Amino acid sequence: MSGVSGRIELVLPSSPFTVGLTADGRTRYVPMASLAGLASGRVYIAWATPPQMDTVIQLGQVRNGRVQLPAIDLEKFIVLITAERSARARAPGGRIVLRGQSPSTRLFPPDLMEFSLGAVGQPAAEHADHMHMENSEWPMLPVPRGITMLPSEMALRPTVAPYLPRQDSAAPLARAGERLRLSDGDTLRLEASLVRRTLNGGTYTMYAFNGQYPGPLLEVARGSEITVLFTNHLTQPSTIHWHGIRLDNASDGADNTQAPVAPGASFTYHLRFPDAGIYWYHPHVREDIQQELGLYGNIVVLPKSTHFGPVNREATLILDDLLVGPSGLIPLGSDSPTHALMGRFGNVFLVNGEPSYRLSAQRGEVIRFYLTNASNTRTLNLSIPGARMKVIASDGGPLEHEVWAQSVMIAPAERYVVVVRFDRPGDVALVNRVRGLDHLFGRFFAEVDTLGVVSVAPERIRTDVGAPFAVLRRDTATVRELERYRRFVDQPPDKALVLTLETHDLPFVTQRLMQLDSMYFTPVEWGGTMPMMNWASTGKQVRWVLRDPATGTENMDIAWRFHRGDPVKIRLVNERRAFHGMQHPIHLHGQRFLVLAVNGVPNEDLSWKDTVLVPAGSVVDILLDTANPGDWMLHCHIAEHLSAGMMMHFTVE
Ligand SMILES: [Cu+2]
Repeated sequence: MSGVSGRIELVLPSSPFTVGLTADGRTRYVPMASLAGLASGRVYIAWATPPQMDTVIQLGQVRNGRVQLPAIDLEKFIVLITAERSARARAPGGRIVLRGQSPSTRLFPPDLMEFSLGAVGQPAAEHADHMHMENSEWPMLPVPRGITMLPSEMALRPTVAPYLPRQDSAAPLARAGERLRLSDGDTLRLEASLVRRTLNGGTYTMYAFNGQYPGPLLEVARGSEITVLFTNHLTQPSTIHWHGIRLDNASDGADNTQAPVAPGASFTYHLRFPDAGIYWYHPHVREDIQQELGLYGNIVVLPKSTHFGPVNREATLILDDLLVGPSGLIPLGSDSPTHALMGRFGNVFLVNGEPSYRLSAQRGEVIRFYLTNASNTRTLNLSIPGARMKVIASDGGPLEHEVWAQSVMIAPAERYVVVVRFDRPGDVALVNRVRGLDHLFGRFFAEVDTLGVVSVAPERIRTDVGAPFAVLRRDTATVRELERYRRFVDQPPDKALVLTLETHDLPFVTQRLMQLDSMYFTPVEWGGTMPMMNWASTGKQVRWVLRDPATGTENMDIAWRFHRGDPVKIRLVNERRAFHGMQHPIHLHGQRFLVLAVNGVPNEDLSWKDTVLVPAGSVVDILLDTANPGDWMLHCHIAEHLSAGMMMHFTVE
């Protein structure tokens, strides 16, 4: 209709996570319509439909100005606005006055096929053959189901030498991680060394702290102090970073506060634990190798008094994925990481280092799970179909309000505390359900992986805490504490960071396919759906960038200075125009922050965090509580992005 105009912004709704998801992994969007030129006195209705138009969803009546419509969880869709006789119309019958398509509908398979058979096919194949001969010591990568690849893509290999620890039959067999209760003043010895681990029938030489997978689970009281004597028995340098803990700068374990601990050498860490919560420790040298091979463990800092509701039991789950081929672990990049584009996605899921995690429960039992994602790059969308779940806390503290959740989105290095009640007897699975994207055919598909099984016995649990479980608690202490920070939501940011990347000398086929891929980015890349291209991209060809737009400085050339005690609002802008758009879990050392808003939508349920997932093409505002003096790192926690440069530092004076 002439004179009518409009646009629809797809907003990510407020949730405990920076992306709202369905249990099966589809993104939920809130359409915000801005319309002009609609005739007064007429009825206009908005509708959403998938491109094949087999179902039509009524979104409601619209008018000129800004109108918020109900959330949509379709992957590709068209929005229609029609002129109708009645506001009660069940299906579009009147004239279409406006029509818009979701960005995901830009993925058109015929164009891609034509392109791939013509321009990409020939020169890329020659180039790839040449590369293959240079790097024949690399084994073939296992290719996930549901992915289409070109032959030229299949021939790609990384241009660095492969690295794996030398098979050592004298290395001890790893043991399951033990729980260690440490008191104020205690000293703990932590030793990184080679172990042999048996996974799904294969035995591999890997890394471990104290010969255990995961490393020992440390349990300390809030306010206590301990000493850790770390000895490095690996053949490469290492350190230990105590993720999320607001400790003394000298014990942070990062590149800017200590020299790496050489093979055979030791280092003493003095730790203090000012905040109750779930934390973890891992090396801060070549995380892409050392974390992947098993160097990580949890720390539970117990509160002075119980501030969570009653449960029957607690369980700490540290989640990981390992990349294994038919002939063993897929090697890592020796002097530079492989998988530098999207990070190394594994194909064997591990819970507490085990590929087949099992837990026994009784009917009606309520379990509090402390979840940590220790994987190199994989963001998980966890659910337990058949059991009710609520989210009660994140990295460094409780949510203001507990929330029911169908699933929990947890990015690398993030933690969530969830409470689950097992009402029905039988086996229930802990699953990761996400949507993969076949880039070549522009097609979304389901990826479902089972991480573990909880067997629920028919006998009822003796102490039934079902009544307090059914209530969503409001944490009045946290609400009161965080109230004074809400005013920062409407204030301009003090600092901004643009998240982007630079590439050079990538293989021809990778260049061309990535250009096509840049038509559309999902907010989160859930699986390695371009596995060979990703694998063959090393830190020598890919540089991930944090850029301060105020000065133009990048990565370690950025040196922000803050005054202790003055909160700093930082805007994280994940550049949509980047050559490859991808989510980044951004971690700040030694401090805590609040996630104030995602794409301008205020977060209604605040909690203290140290890691936040910035979805592709999104803007996330955080408020940094600059309470802990020192020189600290800010970096992406995708291990390959970090090893490919995505880090900076800041000083709190
Ligand atoms: Cu990243």
